[in-house]
Formats: sequence, C-alpha cells, structure tokens
Amino acid sequence: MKQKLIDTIAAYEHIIICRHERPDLDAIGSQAGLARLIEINTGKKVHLAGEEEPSLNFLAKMDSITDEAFANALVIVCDTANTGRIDDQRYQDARELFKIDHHPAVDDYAELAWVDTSFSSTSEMIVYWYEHVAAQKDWILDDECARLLYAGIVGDTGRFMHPNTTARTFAAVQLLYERTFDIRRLYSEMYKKSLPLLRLEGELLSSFTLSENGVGVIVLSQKQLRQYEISVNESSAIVHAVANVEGIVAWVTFVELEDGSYRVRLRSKGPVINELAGRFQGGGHPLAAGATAETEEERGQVVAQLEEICAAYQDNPSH
Ligand SMILES: [Mn+2]
Repeated sequence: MKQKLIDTIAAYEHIIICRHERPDLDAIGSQAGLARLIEINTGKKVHLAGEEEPSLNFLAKMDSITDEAFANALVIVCDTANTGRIDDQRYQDARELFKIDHHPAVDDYAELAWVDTSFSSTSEMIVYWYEHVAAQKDWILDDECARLLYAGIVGDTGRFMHPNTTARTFAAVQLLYERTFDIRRLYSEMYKKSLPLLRLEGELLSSFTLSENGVGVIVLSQKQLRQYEISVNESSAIVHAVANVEGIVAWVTFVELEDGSYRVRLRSKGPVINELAGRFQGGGHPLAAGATAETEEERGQVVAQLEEICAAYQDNPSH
C-alpha cells in the first residue's frame, strides 16, 4: 500500500486531506504533515479539510474548500476508523479515496486503505512512508514537517509512555530529531492549560471515585462546563489527570452534553475496554476508547460493565 499511495498521489492534481472530527495532535499532525510533505516535494497544493480547532491552531490552520474541489480531488483520510467521524463529510464526493490509519478498522470506507494497528500513530506511519519514498525519489522532509509529525507521535504515545511505543517509533523520532524545530515551544503549546481548566480539574479530582476493583469514575456535568467556560473538547485533557493514582486499573470519564447524553472516555492499564465501548456506540484502541451513554441509566451500565471487566482482570491479569 505504501507504493500505491505514492502512485495515487502522483496521479492527482487536486488533493484534499481529511481527519477525524474533534481532532487530536495526531489527527492534525498527520494531516498537515502529509500535506506539507506532498506540497514541498511535488509543488502541488494540498488542502486541509475539517473544522478549525482553536486549541490546535499552533500546528496548522484548515482551508476552506469548495464542493467542486471535492468532486475533482483525491481525498486522503488520516487517523479515522469510521465514516461518521470523518471531518468533512463531503469526502463522499471525492473522485478517489485513500485511507491511512492505525486504529482497528471499523468501516472499510476506502478501497485504497493502508491500515496498520502496529503503528503508534498515523504520524509515525507518515514518517515510515516518507522513508519508503525517499529510497526511490529525492524527497525531503523539512523542519516544519518534522514539527507536525513529532507532535502527532508525542500526542498518541503519551510522550512515549503508552505501550504503543516501539523501537520503530524511536527510529521515526530519530529522523525527526535530525531536523530543527523549537521543541520547547512546541511542548509548551501542547501542554498549556488554562486556569479555568486547572480549577475544574481540581474540583473533579476531589469528587473522583475509585472502587475496590480499581475502577475510576469522573463525571463532568454541563453545569460545571458552563461554570468554568470549558468546551467538551477542552475537557479531554482531564482524562489523564487520574492515570497515576495508586490502585487504578481502568477509568471512565463521563462528560454531559447539552442534550443530556454523555460522552464516554475509557482508559485502561491492562483490561481490554474497546469491546465495552463498542456496546455503547463507540470503539477505539484496546486500552483507550470512546463511546456514548444516552442516559444516566446507560452511564450506570458502563460503570457496572467496567467493574466486571476489572474484577475478572484482577483475578486473571493475563486475560
Ligand atoms: Mn492517532
């Protein structure tokens, strides 16, 4: 598929790159990193699709794209497992689609797809792909490319602490480190926290519960979001706040949405939780997944099922 990606890009004048909605560092890093890689080496203009995400503006800004442009374009979708999450839904009008992703496949939406869950991040896949290209063409990966892809890798590996980090991850990072970019400034942008977010985090840490099975639960209400003027997207930073508490095995954050349903964020230190997410309109990685709870009752069901999973895991951690 790596070769197919080279050939497909060569065949198109108009290229648009999409990624998932509510983007994270890897979504934007891989999207903008790949776009730049193509632009600087082919001279083609590559457009970035999707809603602007203010907290990630330091990486890249999105383009406004006409319907006509979509209809003539090769659309590459980065980092997105299911069609419902592709940001911009006009991807459906594309002349041809190419999917690049490291999530377990949910929808096979593109005939041309390079999906490999052994990569830490889509950004790491792009670096790996670049090395393949560079072996046959004199392509370069410049400093700005390196900054974007580095941010994506650091984001998805949790600063190289998640188990998705491999020797290949560090090989990719070595290549990026050989370029020059302001890493201190990048980190300060990536990990900056507003004062209201910090205060909200303090409140949530006080009400956080941890069960005997090692299940942590955080509930964030609409009222709190409004009081601290935090968006649902910004609240995702809170999911990491309890990761290091002693005795925690898996944890779940419920963020109440305006319609009374809950966005569910699941994290685990061992037991597989993406099957649970799948039962609640979600999915993701074995140890990091997302879902939706429509009601308070469903919220209770998520917790109860997570308790069961963790109880079984503590009895027999190899499963
Ligand atoms: Mn990713």
